[in-house]
Amino acid sequence: MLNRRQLIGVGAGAALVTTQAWGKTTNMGLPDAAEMDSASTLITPRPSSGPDYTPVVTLNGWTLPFRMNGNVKEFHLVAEPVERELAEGMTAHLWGYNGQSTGPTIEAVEGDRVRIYVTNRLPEHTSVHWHGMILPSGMDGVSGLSHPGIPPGKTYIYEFDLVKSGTFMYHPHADEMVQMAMGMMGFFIVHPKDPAFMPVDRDFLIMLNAFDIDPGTYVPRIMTMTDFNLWTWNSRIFPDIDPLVVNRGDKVRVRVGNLTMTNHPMHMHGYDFKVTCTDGGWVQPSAQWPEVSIDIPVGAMRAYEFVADHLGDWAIHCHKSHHTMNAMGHDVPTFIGVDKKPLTQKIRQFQPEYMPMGTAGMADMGVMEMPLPDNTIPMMTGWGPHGPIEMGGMFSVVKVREGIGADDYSDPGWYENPPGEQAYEWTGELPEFTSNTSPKTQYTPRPALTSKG
Ligand SMILES: [Cu+2]
Repeated sequence: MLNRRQLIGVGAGAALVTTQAWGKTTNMGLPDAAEMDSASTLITPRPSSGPDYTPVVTLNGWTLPFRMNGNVKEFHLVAEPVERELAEGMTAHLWGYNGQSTGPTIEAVEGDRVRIYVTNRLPEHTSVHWHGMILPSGMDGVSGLSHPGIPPGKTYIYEFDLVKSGTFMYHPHADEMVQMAMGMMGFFIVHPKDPAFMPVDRDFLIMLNAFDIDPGTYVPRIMTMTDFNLWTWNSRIFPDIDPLVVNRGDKVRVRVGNLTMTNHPMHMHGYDFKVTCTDGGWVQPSAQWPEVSIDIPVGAMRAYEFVADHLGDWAIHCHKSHHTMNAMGHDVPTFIGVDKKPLTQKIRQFQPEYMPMGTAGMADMGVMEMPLPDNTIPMMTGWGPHGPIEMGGMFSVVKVREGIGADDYSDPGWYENPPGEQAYEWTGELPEFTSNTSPKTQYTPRPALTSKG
């Protein structure tokens, strides 16, 4: 079993290549099935051979190693029960791949031929559908339609050519409602063969998924259709989703896939960005459109790009406000405007610790430490440099700094706002640092709009 440390330095498969097999196809047996025992973000080294590309960074995830067998890139996915840490203090018993949910990201290059061994360690049959890929019908992974389901204990092979670059996903197409509710999904990234096509300095992956896990329990309720209580990125919730660390001036891509049962408007602060890719392919430069929120439809992927010119700590989150909360009840009455004082006095005669909540909103929840059942975390939580952030679920921070090294993704801490660049209390007169126009203000150039007629 590989752990995080052993995997660092494995490279894009380099260390797993058996030298005598290079250049000829031989029967090498099953490739090693790498297992991951941690929910940390694993940074994949740049490729040491073949076309150059910037490896993707799967937040709180990792990339599956491969080996070369002749001219074929071989991967080994293992479908199995896993224990996934959704956040510190909360672990879910899910189904996933190679030790984690979501599964490892598969990364390859346009023109590659891939052979993917899929071993089924689940108690029922499964299959893998390669969402968005152009491939032979029998490799499409729809159990019963493309091929028989993979029985428990068996290994099947999927083999096809990667005829186009882009962003794709994989997930079971067998008992799909159950297996996806249990966390089985992952990304499949195909880099362009031409390194000069759509290059970026940083390339982040976020898979939107969701679980319904009652506080104090471990297994998702698989019959839930829409009312999930944990809204996750790569099976991880705020405050433990890693930040997107970026060096000032970097060209950045964020790819977001949605395998939940509702849409998620992804919103990023501090920037406008261009939508550059869907699971159908790259968007022509002339057709890329500007956004600050991009709705990710169900069963779809969107990628957007921006140049990281603006220093700071910028929130990135789903704009459905219930999706930036952790486990919560939806049938709590609204108490805003209700005077609970007389009632509080009466209740405290029997229950001295009783706390009236919600009469002035719910922000109390972000500060208060209340006893919780085992294995859950507060609905809104997380502390920033200026107090509670009062978020949960689908939320993280884009941290843009000066002087971050190439391929360095370590958390630089909180941004210190320069004098005059933080909202402040008015106390009767303006401080010295204010001015009507700041020479540092940067304006986004506006494209020339032409009109006919
Ligand atoms: Cu959402």
